[in-house]
Amino acid sequence: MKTPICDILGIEYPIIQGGMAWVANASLASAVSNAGGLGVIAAMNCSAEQLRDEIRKCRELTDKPFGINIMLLSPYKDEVAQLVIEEKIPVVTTGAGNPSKYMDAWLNAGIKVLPVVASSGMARMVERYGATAVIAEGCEAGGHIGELTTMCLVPQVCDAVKIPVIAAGGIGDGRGIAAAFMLGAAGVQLGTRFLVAHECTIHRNYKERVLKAKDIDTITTGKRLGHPVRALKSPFTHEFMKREYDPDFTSEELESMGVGSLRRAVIDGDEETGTFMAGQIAGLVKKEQPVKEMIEELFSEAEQALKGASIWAK
Ligand code: TUI
Repeated sequence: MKTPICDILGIEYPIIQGGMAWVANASLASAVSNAGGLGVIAAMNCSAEQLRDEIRKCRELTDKPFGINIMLLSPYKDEVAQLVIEEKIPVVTTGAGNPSKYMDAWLNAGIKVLPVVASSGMARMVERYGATAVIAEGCEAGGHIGELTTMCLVPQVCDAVKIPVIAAGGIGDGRGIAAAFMLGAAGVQLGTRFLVAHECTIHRNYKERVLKAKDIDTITTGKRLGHPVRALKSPFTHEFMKREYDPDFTSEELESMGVGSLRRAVIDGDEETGTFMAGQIAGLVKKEQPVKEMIEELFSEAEQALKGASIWAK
């Protein structure tokens, strides 16, 4: 199941692993790259120095290409933007903002740039700046999200740009991958499904929460702060929601309440004060498995689904 994005990125399967903050480390990224996808290390929680260590670890674990995700709300974004050039990273994905100020430097260094976009306007803009492809992420996704659903965003972005479009948000199995292809995507990005991969090193409690999740178990908090975040419902999101609608709480107080909560979920497995970010597709993630088996299963399911789709089309 090759698409143009496989040749562009030097991968076997057209799948990119989401650059999940605190989660996407050398262990997960190298496993995805070794399995023929594009593994991605999240720079979100790292200074340049910490990220350099993670890149070294990943290079010891794989000789395949892997990428770095730069989250544009990160305090370290300028230093990591420089580091990816120094380290000759082949692919950068960006999230949660507009990467245009860095794009010239990255492209001149030969880096392929795949910004996450949440609208066709943004997709057109990054195409003008030279983006290699765009990742169109719908609001079914976990973590920081935009307004549009994957079903509406992907075809509109496909019509808006000439560069390849990668679909993200709400994709967790082969049927989702097949559907993304139907919408015009040349590949997919998955996050939530990888949370339960053997090589994903998050706390046991986080994996259990994903495995037990039902379709209605996520909630979006932080709309009042201008950066909505989707996570599994928990005592923390309940308390956050109450304060979000309470005018006695300032936005600054709300903002500081969120600080460190993702780390507490990923590292400490703290069920009371952690934010367990996950997408709406968590409800169908029911088994843990090694990344290689997961990717092979995803694409064998996708092939089956596409065969079925052609039968329906008759
Ligand atoms: O970035 C993500 N997902 C994330 S980042 C993250 S870390 C975090 N921690 C605590 C609070 C908030 C975040 C967790 N999950 N996904 C990529 C993504 N980017 N989704 C949506 C967008 C996006 C939205 C608007 C990209 C561009 C955009 O443009 C608006 C603008 O800035 O002009």
